[in-house]
Amino acid sequence: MAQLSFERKYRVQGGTLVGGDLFDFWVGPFYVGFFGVTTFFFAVLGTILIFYGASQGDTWNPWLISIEPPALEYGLGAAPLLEGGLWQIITICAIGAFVSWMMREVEICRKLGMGYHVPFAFGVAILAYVTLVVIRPVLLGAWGHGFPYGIFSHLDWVNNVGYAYGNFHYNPAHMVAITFFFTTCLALALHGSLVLSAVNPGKKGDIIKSPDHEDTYFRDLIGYSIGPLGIHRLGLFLALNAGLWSAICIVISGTIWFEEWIVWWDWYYELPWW
Ligand code: BCL
Ligand code: BCL
Ligand code: BPH
Repeated sequence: MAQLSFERKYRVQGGTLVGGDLFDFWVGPFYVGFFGVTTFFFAVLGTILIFYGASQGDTWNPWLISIEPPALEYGLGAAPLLEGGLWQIITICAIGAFVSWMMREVEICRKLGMGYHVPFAFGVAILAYVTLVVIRPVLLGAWGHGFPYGIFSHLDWVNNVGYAYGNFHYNPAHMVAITFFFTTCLALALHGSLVLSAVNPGKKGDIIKSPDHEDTYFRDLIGYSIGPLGIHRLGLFLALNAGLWSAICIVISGTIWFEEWIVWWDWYYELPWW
């Protein structure tokens, strides 16, 4: 792939955590690095195992292919390959691939002398995944509590686990998570539209507007502007909280809360002043 003329000066050596200069090169536009190699290894192995699992199942319909976790009877032990063992190895590959990807982001940050904000944020997504397939299953005592790796089957899992606690909407952490997801979307809609309105005014020859205009826009509209740096802090804060409260809402279901979630609200109902 073509390299932009200014790009070469950013192709700096060093900053690697593992492997020294050995993997310190690019393939086309992609930085490789030790963790690029491990990402590739885990991603290819995990994907091959999903296809092997599919070949042992009864369908090649992509919506229906599913790699099921072991039955609950296997507890936290290793299961035979075709009875959940594949799911266990694919889970290891997935975690290996995601963590490698994050570490590759770290090496790129170090190369460019940037902060670790992106890999940190991705770490929260990985945390949500690990909560679903490792932390909660371990706390509940069986790998069988993880979600199956299939496009439709994982939706069934969400549905069934949801109804196991009555109306899952009453889970207070789920409420907080959903509110953060919605607010993230609101913030990005405003931020994206505001920046476009300033720097892409549409008429040829128009001069682009500055952050001053952007700030003034929101002062005129709602009396306050959070500012060009602040909006990115706010966006990151909202998005990370969406992921974090998601992880919380599912890890407490079945570990510290066993009933229907609506029952949790009894304390509120029983407040003396109603
Ligand atoms: Mg899910 C839907 C993947 C965990 C609840 N989910 C989706 C689909 C996609 C997917 C098939 C669109 C997601 C999307 O655009 O995200 N889910 C997916 C993955 C994980 C996962 C990879 C994971 O943790 C590793 N999902 C979960 C957990 C639930 C859950 C268990 C809570 C988060 N998911 C739901 C619900 C829905 C989905 C509810 C849907 O309605 C939707 C759907 O249509 O399902 C049929 C945003 C990310 C991007 C836009 C980036 C691009 C991501 C691409 C599209 C992912 C492709 C995955 C691929 C098919 C998996 C195989 C990988 C290969 C073997 C390499
Ligand atoms: Mg709910 C969870 C919203 C109704 C049961 N629910 C969630 C949360 C989110 C949400 C807050 C999922 C996001 C998340 O975890 O992301 N639910 C939501 C909304 C409604 C709703 C908005 C609604 O009605 C309007 N939920 C219901 C109903 C219940 C219900 C009432 C079912 C009947 N809900 C549940 C259950 C769960 C949720 C059960 C959960 O387990 C889930 C949750 O909190 O999970 C933690 C986190 C993101 C991830 C896990 C993805 C991680 C991605 C990884 C790291 C990378 C993947 C890479 C990929 C493989 C690469 C592909 C290849 C490339 C594209 C090349
Ligand atoms: O590079 C990235 O983005 C461009 C990173 C990424 C991120 C980042 C990145 O830096 C950040 C900050 C986030 N995601 C943040 C978040 C939010 C919360 C903080 C949260 C809402 C979220 N990401 C969610 C999701 C979801 C959802 C909601 O489902 C998906 C699908 C993703 N994020 C996906 C991704 C990727 C596009 C990318 C990323 N988020 C990470 C790419 C990566 O890790 O590549 C290495 C791995 C592979 C190429 C393939 C591995 C294959 C496995 C070995 C086998 C498959 C196993 C899998 C469990 C099967 C699942 C089947 C499904 C049908 C259920």
